[in-house]
Amino acid sequence: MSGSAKATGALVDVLVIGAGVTGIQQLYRAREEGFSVKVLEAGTGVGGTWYWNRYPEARFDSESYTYGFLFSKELWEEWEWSELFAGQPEIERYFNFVVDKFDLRRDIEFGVTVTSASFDEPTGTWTVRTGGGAEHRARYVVAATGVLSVPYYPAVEGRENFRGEQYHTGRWPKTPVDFTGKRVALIGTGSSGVQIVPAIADDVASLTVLQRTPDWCTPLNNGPISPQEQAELKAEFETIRETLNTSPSGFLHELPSRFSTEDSKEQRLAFFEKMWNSPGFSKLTTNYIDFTTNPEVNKEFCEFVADKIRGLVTDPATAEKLIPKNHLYAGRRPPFVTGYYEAYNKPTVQHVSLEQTPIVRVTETGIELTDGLREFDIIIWATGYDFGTGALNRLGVRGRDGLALEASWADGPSTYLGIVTAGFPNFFFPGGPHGALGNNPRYASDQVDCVIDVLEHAREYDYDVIEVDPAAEKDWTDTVNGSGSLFLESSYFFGSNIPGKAVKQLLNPTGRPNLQRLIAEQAEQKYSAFILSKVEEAAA
Ligand code: NA7
Repeated sequence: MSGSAKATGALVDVLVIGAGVTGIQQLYRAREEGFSVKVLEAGTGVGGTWYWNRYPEARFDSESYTYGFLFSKELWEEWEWSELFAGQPEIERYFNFVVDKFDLRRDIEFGVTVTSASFDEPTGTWTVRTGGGAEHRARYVVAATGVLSVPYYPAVEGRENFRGEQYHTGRWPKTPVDFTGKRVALIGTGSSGVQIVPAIADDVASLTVLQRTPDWCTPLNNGPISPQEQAELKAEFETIRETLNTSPSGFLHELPSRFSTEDSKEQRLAFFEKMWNSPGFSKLTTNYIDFTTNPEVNKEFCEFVADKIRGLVTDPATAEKLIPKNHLYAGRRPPFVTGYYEAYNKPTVQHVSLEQTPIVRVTETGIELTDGLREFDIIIWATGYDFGTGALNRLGVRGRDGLALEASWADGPSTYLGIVTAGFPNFFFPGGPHGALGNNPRYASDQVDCVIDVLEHAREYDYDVIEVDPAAEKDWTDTVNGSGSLFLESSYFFGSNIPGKAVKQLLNPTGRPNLQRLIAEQAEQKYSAFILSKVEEAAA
């Protein structure tokens, strides 16, 4: 054990770190099953990623009602999403509505940053310390810290010297930023950056978009949800829940039914037009069956999108710079946009390709590129996250014999079902690495339910210590690492955006049905992949 782990607070059954979509669900489920629970949250409110990402036009690209919780029919009937893809303020209101409706807030401590979590072998408990100096004791720790919670700032020289305002999309201030008449630089054109561009283009004096790699952006096709659709959604709760609980992608989208080779070129172009006009991720999930396995059809779709970009952007040179050249559709996480390409036709918006003129340094007054200094009042860093393992590796987690999680995962995460890791008993991380594929809350809730089922099993048989069998962990980790991936190794789904980070699979490329199958199998086999023991036995 880490012998120094001592705490004075009352022992809770389950201590959850993070009050985002996964943490809230974990709190709800744990309380429902009669466990005592405490949640520690660094923010001053609930929502996790949707609390921190309050930049202009931060918005779902999963259909709103497919992202929300499915554990209560009453909640489903009471809450009405106003848009197919809700914006951040409404999303934050939803999470607040949920915690108030189910009286969850009383178990959440806000403004508390966890600085360490240490396992104490003789008692089989965890001691969790916070920045404020408090110590909490828990039988089980669930780190619901999310995959997109540690903002990444590139190591650009001079960032601290800039005298204007600077913001990262993942740490956006609560007080609205006033862009009126300001010269703004936006660095990064992933899902976040491309949402901001059209949102502020009319307010600024100038907006300079500094793009390193263009992505294949397609229309979000958002819109209000009509009263009739609201009524249909309410009437069909059970069917929708069943579909979402079994869908490989966690969406309601109908599965594709045709191979590209069944259609003529004209039919394919007509189909691509239908895709272009379809909502969000359905361009990927309802495209041709062979869309992601047959590069020819993917290439054809990309040419179709490139032509759309050329049609939307007036300046041909800018249009060409916005067309990806190094990957096909879904080689990287595709962003969805509303008015993004059109924004480049406004006199206020300039596009700069960092491939042609890289950043040299940030100065007191602006950003120096290889072709000279550009002066700005505001710099927006839309430069992404330390995905998957970023938060877990920074929690100060210490398992058996003081083993550091970040050391254990130095070569990439090693997990069983993306939920547990060997050497860290009674420690769970649903919604973390090796679990993700598709709509986040859907696979994360499979994992949350699994955590609860394991805890209930241990309670039923009077076990105190739950640890994954290293052989089961190795098997799952090898499978995940050995499975072919839709996404390129150069994408952040492999950690490639963070200098020095091990380039390893951070998603679950085996798919949600496989995760669900293994979870169900474990329940049937009374958790054969876990080593369950009593404290005295563990100590012996
Ligand atoms: P992303 O998708 O990781 O995008 C980050 C962007 O920042 C991307 O365009 C990067 O270019 C760019 N970037 C990163 N480092 C640099 C440097 N050093 N110089 C210039 N540009 C840089 O993060 P988002 O916040 O947009 O989206 C994250 C997720 O949120 C998204 O997937 C959704 O799930 C919601 P690069 O591609 O590395 O060349």
